[in-house]
Amino acid sequence: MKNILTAPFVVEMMKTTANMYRLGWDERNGGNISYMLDPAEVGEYLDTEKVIREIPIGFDAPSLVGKIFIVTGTGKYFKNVEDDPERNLGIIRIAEDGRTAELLWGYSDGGRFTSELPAHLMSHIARLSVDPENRVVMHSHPTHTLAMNYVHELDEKKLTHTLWEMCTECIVVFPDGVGVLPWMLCGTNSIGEATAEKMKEFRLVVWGMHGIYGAGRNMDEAFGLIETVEKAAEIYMLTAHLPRINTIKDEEMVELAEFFGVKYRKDFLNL
Ligand code: 2HA
Ligand code: ZN
Repeated sequence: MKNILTAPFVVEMMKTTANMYRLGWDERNGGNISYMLDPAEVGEYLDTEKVIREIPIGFDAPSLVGKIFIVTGTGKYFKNVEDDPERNLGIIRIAEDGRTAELLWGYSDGGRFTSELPAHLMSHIARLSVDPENRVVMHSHPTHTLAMNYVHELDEKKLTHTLWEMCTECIVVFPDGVGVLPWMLCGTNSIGEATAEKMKEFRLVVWGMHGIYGAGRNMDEAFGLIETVEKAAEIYMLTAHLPRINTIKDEEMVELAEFFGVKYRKDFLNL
C-alpha cells in the first residue's frame, strides 16, 4: 500500500486549501472542498474494505452510492490542512443506504465533514447530470466577490454582465454565467437544494452576502472559475466609484465568445 500522504488527490487538497488561505478567501473555518475520487486510485493507498466509522449525511443521495470523496472537515481551518491533512480532511464513501458516509481515512480527531456537505453532494449530483466528468465542488469567501455583493444588484443577468465587462477573458472562462442565490441560512438542506438547482445551469453560484460555489472537472477548473470571478470583482470594486470612461461592449463580448467558440448566455447580453 502506498503512503496516502503522497496521493496526488491529498497533495492537491493540501496545496489548494493553502493557496486559498493565502489569497485571503478562507478565513478561520471558511470554505470547503469536495472532490470525487477514482475508487481504483484510492485502493492503491487505502484498504477500502476497512471502514473507520459511519456518519449520517442527513439526506438521501441514492445516485452517489459507492462514490468516494475527499472532503474538508467541519470547523477546520484551510490554514491548517497542509500541516495535518489527516485531522483536517476525510475520505468518505456513500454507503449502500445512500444516507450514510463510511469514513475510510481522516477526521482523525473524531471530527466529520463540512456542515455544507448537503450543498456539496447535491451539487455533485446536479453537475454530474449535465457533465458526467464533473469531480470538484468548491466553496469560498473571496474578498472582492463578497464586497461586490453589497453594492451590486444580486441578479444573475446583471451580475454576470458586470463581471463579463471587467476582464476581457471573463465571457470565455464562464460563458455559462453566474447563478445567484439570495442570502439564505447556510449549512442546511434547503440551501443545498437551491444551490444544486442552480448548478444544473451554472458552474458558479453566488451565495448572496456569503460567498461563492464553483464546480469543475478538476481542481484547476473549479479554482480557476472562482479566481476569474474574484479578479473581475476586484476590478469592479476598484472602479465602481469612479466615472466609467471605457467599457467592453456587448458586441465585443460576442466577438470573443465566437472567436473562442464558447456557448454563452446570449440572454445575459443587451444586444
Ligand atoms: O464551513 O464556509 O459556509 C464554513 C463555511 C460555511
Ligand atoms: Zn461559507
